Amino acid sequence: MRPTRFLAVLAALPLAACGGGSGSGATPSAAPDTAAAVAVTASATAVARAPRVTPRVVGSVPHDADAFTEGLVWQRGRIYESTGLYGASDVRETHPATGAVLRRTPLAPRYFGEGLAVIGDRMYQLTWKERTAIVRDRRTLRRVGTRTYAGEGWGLAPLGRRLVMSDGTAVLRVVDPATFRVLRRIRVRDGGTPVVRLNELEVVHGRIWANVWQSDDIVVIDPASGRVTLRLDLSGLRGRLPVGGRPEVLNGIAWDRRADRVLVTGKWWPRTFVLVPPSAAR
Ligand SMILES: [Ca+2]
Repeated sequence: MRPTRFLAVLAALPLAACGGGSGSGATPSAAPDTAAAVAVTASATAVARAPRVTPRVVGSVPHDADAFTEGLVWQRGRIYESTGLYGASDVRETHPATGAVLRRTPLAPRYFGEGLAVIGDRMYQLTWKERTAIVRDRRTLRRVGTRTYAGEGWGLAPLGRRLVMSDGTAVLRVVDPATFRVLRRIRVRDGGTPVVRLNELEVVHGRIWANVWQSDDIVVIDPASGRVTLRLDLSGLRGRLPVGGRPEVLNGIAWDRRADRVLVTGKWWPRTFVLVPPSAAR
């Protein structure tokens, strides 16, 4: 979604504690309850920010430079991908070594494809503003049903037998795949500060990995507490892309559980990179 040019903005923007404020947290403002304000500050500073590490890149494979990647999944030796933009969205199965598109099902022009997750033989594909999750047969990519949800759909991943979804805020929803009913919410914080713009998701070794829209960061989240335990700095990947093209933001995370490798790509990126999950991410 959001076909803007890449902007190197801060990964985590502090939110005004009382809501509605767009200025920075340093802006002096009336504090009707000074004690409460001090308490908030103390709790925020009591939690250390997550360390930032650069994961080791061990390879790369071709990726369709025309794919506006919104969701990426590794399953049974295949890569499944959801792409966005109205009139160009699809879901596809690609070869993990060559990047060749093996199978593809376009979405109706009114849908903007978003996050993608597979549980068993069922595939779930979010749409951006259409409040519709498309349920598919994983083997054929054929649509077998739809579910509805409130708000926007961004990223999606299995969390045990549930699904965890993002909507661009700092709050992830855990939903029942059968109904998309919200079972609980995960409020994501790094050092006490909400982490907004959470986008594509993947669960790796029980932790939720989320790339932060318009940044080159992936945050690693404890699903029980919402605390960011590690930040992965992927800013070095852009320099490894071939010259030319029109690469947009980092987006797309898939875990090959058997090999314990994580695939990362971006919208209109011509390569998908293979990373080793840092031991600190477990
Ligand atoms: Ca994913």
